[in-house]
Amino acid sequence: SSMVEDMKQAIDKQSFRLHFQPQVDIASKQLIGAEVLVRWPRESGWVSPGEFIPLAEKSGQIVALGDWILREACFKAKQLYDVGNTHLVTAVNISPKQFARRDFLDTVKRVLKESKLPPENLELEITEGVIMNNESQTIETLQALKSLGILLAIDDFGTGYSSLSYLKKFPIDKLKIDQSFVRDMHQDSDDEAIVRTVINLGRNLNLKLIAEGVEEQSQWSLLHKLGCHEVQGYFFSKPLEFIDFQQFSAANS
Ligand code: G
Ligand code: G
Ligand code: MN
Ligand code: NA
Repeated sequence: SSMVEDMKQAIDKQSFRLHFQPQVDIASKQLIGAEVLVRWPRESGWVSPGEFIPLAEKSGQIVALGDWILREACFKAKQLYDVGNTHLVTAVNISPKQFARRDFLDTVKRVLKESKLPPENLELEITEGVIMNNESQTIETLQALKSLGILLAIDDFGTGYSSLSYLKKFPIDKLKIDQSFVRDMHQDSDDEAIVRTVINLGRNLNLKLIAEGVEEQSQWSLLHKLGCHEVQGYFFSKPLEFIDFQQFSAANS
């Protein structure tokens, strides 16, 4: 059967899994939270979201799948909160189609209410493409989300639109520096210049900065030197199953 049909069954049966990739404050080395990354276990092995998320976007299934992910993530985040990790922030990727739905704001409100997760413990990751889609509706939705107390991050920053004017118009909390710039920054002066510039831009606009895809000590040290606040990547931890992230957070708080 086709992957689209299989995906429908997997959504109905709730057979997707969420992994949690730790995020850490560079200066204090404190765990600050995690990004939720969806996984699809099939008989043939794990299917990467890089494969099925674009397909789910195209088929429209991303709405049901995205809602399930958000819900599951908030309930898991509340479990962490309840055992004393009151400072940990759980970051959830939001797809363009999911964000564009008229009922997206209501969905977020409902999920927060049902899970009883404090909004300050939830971060939504959106891409530049989401933001540039429909400016007037976008700004309203973002402001409404912001006034709930949720944190907003721009994912894959630097890979999308070149317009920066949205940064001052929209209530953004954080920029996630894309891993494509971080990968070789310690040996490629162009990449280092881009990362340095994004960090300075973000700091001047009072935004938090997190670098993705940090795999080596040399990247970590350079990011620290350049004034980046937080990192995420294999150097600190790969994405973990929830039970392992629970243990990780117990050991790191
Ligand atoms: O985890 P991995 O590196 O394989 O993720 C590949 C891509 O899938 C990344 O672009 C990531 O943002 C995206 N992705 C992972 N989990 C989710 C999710 O829960 N929702 C959405 N919309 N995208 C996700
Ligand atoms: O698009 P987004 O930034 O949400 O995607 C995050 C993706 O990056 C996930 O698929 C995750 O598995 C992957 N990832 C996380 N840490 C690292 C890392 O240190 N190196 C590499 N190459 N990929 C990473
Ligand atoms: Mn992301
Ligand atoms: Na990213």
